[in-house]
Amino acid sequence: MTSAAYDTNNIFAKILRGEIPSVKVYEDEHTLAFMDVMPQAPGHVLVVPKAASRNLLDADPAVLAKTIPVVQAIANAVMEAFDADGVFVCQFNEPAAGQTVFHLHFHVIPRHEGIALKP
Ligand code: DGP
Repeated sequence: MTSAAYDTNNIFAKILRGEIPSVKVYEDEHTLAFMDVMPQAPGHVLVVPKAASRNLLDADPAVLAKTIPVVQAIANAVMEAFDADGVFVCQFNEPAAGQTVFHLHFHVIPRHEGIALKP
């Protein structure tokens, strides 16, 4: 089954266009990282490639090659900033897998021993 088309009015596209606010933590030509409004733990960051893709399934590998180093840098940054014991990096593709915003993004969530993620 093929995934649906990219919707230019998804919430992250609006954030990328500056139409709605976000708490930005990093930006370059290809990528924006900002705080998640519904954090599963303090320091939950979303890393979003600026190029339009619905999720990983339709993403250009060249875009992924530019995004992953930013994910790595943000993961190291939240480890240090939140004095974390580990960092959870994940992303979801299509509603059946838990995706709710249909612009590719990576969750970067600092983790501490013995503290569960918020549901
Ligand atoms: P998911 O599509 O399930 O991988 O998660 C989408 C995430 O986006 C979820 O953790 C909540 C977050 N989110 C939804 N709307 C907004 C928003 O308007 N601003 C920000 N910063 N995050 C949002």
